[in-house]
Amino acid sequence: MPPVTAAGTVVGRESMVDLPGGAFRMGTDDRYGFPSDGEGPVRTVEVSPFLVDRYAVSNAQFAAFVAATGYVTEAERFGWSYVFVGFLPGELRRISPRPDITPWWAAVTGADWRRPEGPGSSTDERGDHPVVHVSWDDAAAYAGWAGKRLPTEAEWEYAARGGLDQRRYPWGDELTPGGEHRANIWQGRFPVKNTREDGFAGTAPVDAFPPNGFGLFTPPATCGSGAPTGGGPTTRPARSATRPGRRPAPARSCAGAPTCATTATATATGWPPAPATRSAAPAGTPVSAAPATPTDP
Ligand SMILES: [Ca+2]
Repeated sequence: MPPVTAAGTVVGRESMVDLPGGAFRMGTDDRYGFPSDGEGPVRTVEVSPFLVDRYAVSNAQFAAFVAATGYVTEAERFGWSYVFVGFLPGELRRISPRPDITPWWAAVTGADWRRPEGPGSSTDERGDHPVVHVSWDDAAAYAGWAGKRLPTEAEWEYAARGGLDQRRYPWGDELTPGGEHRANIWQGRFPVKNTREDGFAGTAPVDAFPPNGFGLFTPPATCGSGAPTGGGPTTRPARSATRPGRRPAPARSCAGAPTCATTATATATGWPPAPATRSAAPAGTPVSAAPATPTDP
């Protein structure tokens, strides 16, 4: 069995966690939840056993996929993607248009998974960071190449909760238990001041924080502030799952646009409905999708 490293290119079942499935309470009635987005009310949902990737899909893994297939992402085809303005050099920040309702996102020509902050940037030192600027379709293509599929929304939330019932975060109800940061999100006054108290202003390595109760790393957000790429401030990790029997239609939280926010995806699935998380991942962030791979025998 090849070594399972966060930054590695292992994409098979070796890197997956076998989850037992069962009934769980999905969604939230928390005041920070958005019932209009399907986050509430809380309902009991049952999922079948499945496998899911232990880590979010890394740049190194996505690069292996592209090298093997020649795949061109939607952001590359469209020629642009959204980047958090705080990551842009002055000139790009000045010339890139921003939506009125989310002015912290700039539409940057030439931003894509290889160049998370647009022309001049690269992922050279970020092979073990989650891939960003990846649309739902891109993530589905990756998953298919790896012999997997994207998880359904229910599977995603079940996996992300890590076996806990109706807790605010994958580790409990306290954001920083014992003063310890458990995920890469935004600290400071969004979107103007990122104090990076958790150690990361932008994305973080996929194994930077402890796993949840299921052994899954960084389910909530990995891109956090940064490079909007498929995960937006948070990248929804690409994970694969194996399911004996029928294959449910995967949740499509991001409609193919290179700008689906990972955060948005995470929120939609009932992820950490914390204010901090919301700030960290404004809607409209490019997403790094976490594909779940269905494994049908
Ligand atoms: Ca951070």
